[in-house]
Amino acid sequence: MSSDSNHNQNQYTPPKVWTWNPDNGGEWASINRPTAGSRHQQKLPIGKHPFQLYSLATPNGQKVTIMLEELLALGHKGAEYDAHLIKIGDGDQFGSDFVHINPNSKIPALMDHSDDLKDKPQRVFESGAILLYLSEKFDALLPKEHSKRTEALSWLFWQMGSAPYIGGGFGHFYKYAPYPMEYPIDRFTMEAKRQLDVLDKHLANNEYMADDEYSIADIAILPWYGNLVLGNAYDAVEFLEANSYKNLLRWAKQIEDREAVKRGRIVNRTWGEDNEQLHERHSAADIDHKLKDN
Ligand SMILES: N[C@@H](CCC(=O)N[C@@H](CS)C(=O)NCC(=O)O)C(=O)O
Repeated sequence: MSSDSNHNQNQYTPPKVWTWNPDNGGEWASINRPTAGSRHQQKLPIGKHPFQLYSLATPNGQKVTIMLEELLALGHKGAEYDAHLIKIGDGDQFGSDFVHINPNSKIPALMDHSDDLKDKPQRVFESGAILLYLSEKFDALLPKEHSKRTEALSWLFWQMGSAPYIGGGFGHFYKYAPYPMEYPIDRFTMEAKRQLDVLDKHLANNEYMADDEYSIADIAILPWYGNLVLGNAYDAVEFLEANSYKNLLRWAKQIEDREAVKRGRIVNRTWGEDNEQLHERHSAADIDHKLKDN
């Protein structure tokens, strides 16, 4: 059995009934609770565009802003949006209006106020559901041919099921846990590398996730796995030997170069260089202005 050098592995015996310790020392300790629902009254602003996005530029948030920018680039004027900032570190996701849109209290959350829904705006939560909703609404970025469409949806749902092992598993224990623990880091690093290899092998024979068609599957996968190998997440390129996933890296660089990706990824971003941060987006000019110096 391997030894955990920083922690005595026999120190913790689970009690009969688990009780919540609000101060467990983790990075998100002050935010996380074992209960759902709103914690305070908080009105959310509503801008003038059809889509109202309440989000932050984490990987799950980036998927939606990249999608909206891709739709606008394709000429779908109905995809105009206001992107409002939700500060998850401050607990905005537990405000009453936000919980009304997403009972799961996680960004991204979208409201569709398009003219056809004037009397009953539609809420959409879960980034995968949002991508699919937008794709269906604009008949875009999902292959028409049945086999390719099925392939794109398989990868979309693969991403939704797999990425929590990266974010909540690998990323959490490698970067955010209060002290390094060998067992969970080993477990989730093995899984993270296995997933990177899944993508690398697939992309050896496919230009995009669904054969030769760029789709919502690529948009979903880039912010997690692309960012990981490009060195934009968890500072883990060396640890994961991310440069060895050559096909994945080729794909990630190809997608990263798309204009809509460059635009979408800075929206609702509150960290990094000044020209990478756009806290809120209310018009295309907001992004143009930020990117003009790049
Ligand atoms: N499965 C969800 C996951 C969303 C999610 O985990 N969002 C995180 C940021 S990336 C969040 O809002 N965290 C706040 C919290 O956990 O309180 C999706 O894809 O939309």
